[in-house]
Amino acid sequence: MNKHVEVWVNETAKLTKPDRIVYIDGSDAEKERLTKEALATKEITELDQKRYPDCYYHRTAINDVARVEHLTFICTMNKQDAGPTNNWMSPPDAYAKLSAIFDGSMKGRTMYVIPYLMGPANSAFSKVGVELTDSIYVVLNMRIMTRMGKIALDVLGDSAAFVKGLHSKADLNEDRRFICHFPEDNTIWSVGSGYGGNVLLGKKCFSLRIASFLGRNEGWMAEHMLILGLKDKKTGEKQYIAAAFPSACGKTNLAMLVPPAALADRYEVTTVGDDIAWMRIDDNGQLRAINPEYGFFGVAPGTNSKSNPNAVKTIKKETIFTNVVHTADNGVWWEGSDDAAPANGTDWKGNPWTPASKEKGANPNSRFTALAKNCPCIDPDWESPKGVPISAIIFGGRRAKTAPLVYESFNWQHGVFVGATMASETTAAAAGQVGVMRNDPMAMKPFCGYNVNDYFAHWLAMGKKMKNPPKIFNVNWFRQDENGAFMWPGYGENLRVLAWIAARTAGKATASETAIGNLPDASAIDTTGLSIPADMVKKLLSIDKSVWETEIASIRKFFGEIDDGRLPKELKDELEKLAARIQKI
Ligand code: SAT
Ligand code: MN
Repeated sequence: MNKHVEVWVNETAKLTKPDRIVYIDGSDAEKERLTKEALATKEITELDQKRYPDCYYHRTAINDVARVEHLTFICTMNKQDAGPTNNWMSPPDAYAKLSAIFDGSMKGRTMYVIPYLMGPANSAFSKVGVELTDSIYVVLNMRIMTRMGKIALDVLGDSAAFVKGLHSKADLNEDRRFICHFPEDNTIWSVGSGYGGNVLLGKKCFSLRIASFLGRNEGWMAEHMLILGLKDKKTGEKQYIAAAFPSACGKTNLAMLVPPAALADRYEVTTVGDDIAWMRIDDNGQLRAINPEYGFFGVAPGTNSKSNPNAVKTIKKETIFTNVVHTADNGVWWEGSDDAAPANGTDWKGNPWTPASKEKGANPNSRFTALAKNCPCIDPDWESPKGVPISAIIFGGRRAKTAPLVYESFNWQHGVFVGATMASETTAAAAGQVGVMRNDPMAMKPFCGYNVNDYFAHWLAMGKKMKNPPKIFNVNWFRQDENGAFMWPGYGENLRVLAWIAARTAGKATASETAIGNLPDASAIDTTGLSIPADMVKKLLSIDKSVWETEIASIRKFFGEIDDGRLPKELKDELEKLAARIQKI
């Protein structure tokens, strides 16, 4: 074992006092052993192995079903370095406060030592983490979400360069639940939760919060983005696109998109990642990206053969289902599944459930954990150590009225402004009210591990280092008409918008310059085989002056709230330019 890991493990064991320490190697034999153990303690349930080979079911505590942003902290020595969008605690205070909770929290339990690698082996992008946890469910999930065990230790060698993640379920009491990040110490302490986003420390805690901090210092970017490949089979040209959307806004669906029948002969979409992108500029000034993860932690409700046929196939085996309905015939079900609702089942709270029940059977944030390599449309280069070249970046959110279906920013700086001023309705992925509009810059509001103003400055600086920066677009699949009905069909039909973006990026499509950016003419969106009213695309691409005046006022308010003296002047300039252009409509 790596000496630095060993010293830290022993130190931690003195605090948390586990009965046993188990070092995880990632082998198949180990998986079998751990699975048996977790079945014996009922932490997981084996599903009908004929219909669901190597699939398991898990239920979290009822008070513990989503990320807890109000209990998530960035602990930097200087408060301003955490910035206006993060909760802050001083490192000494946070270590003291959480030590009291960790003290003896693993008594009677096993502490698992999980070395894991974020990113493919042999890649300059990749980084090692070690998670200490008292949850066997975490180990089994980390085995799917990361490259776990020996492979990570081999990369680490005798180096001390790894992210130290400590997790204990403790007593799952919300009053003693904290997710603390110490970017200056490469350390994460998470206590009192057993839910994915709070406890699979390789995911949001490391790959976004700690990694964004590392990326700023080391000259790269960690982003809340899917990565997809889009191939035009007619010309043979292939582009890679990275896209940022807030949690539970359809990133997994877009990443695995199946083109509509009318365009299936022409286009093919492949998946590199569905949630996180690490991006670096190569020697030729080209932005390249990897997916640091090894699996998908996707939202189950609404996943079906229409919304995401590739996900349906991905989760057919080797999958862990969390907080969905456990059916009486030992399968799983959720609202919006392909299958008819089971006559009888157990809901996510563990109560008997039937279709007549008033409450939903599956938690709206119930999840599947599945291997990326089981995805039928996984990109052949998804594990390429040098990453894939990114030619376009998309920002998108849930906006009922403001944003058109798609527009292109004028240039990188304007694109950074478009990302910085993203807003979206909140979803069930985080605890709290759903459907409330909030600013969510680059979909990183809950995940940026440092001052968001410095983050914007980093984006601006990165653009200057690229020879041909990717074109930046904004999309909105969620626009509503006067009656609150969605105007765009979404899902596979989103290919029509991706196709315009790709054509535009390749210099093959025209656009009209408007006050907010370059917009396609309605005729430029290929609607072959799509039955929507003739003027709908035109409506989807319209810009309403008064709505945008309100938007500008709200951006002004947001900038006022976050500007601690570090908000880049370039973004304030972009706001004034936008306001002047809107004025002239
Ligand atoms: O809960 S996770 O953070 O893992 C997923 C998400 O909210 O995006
Ligand atoms: Mn996410």
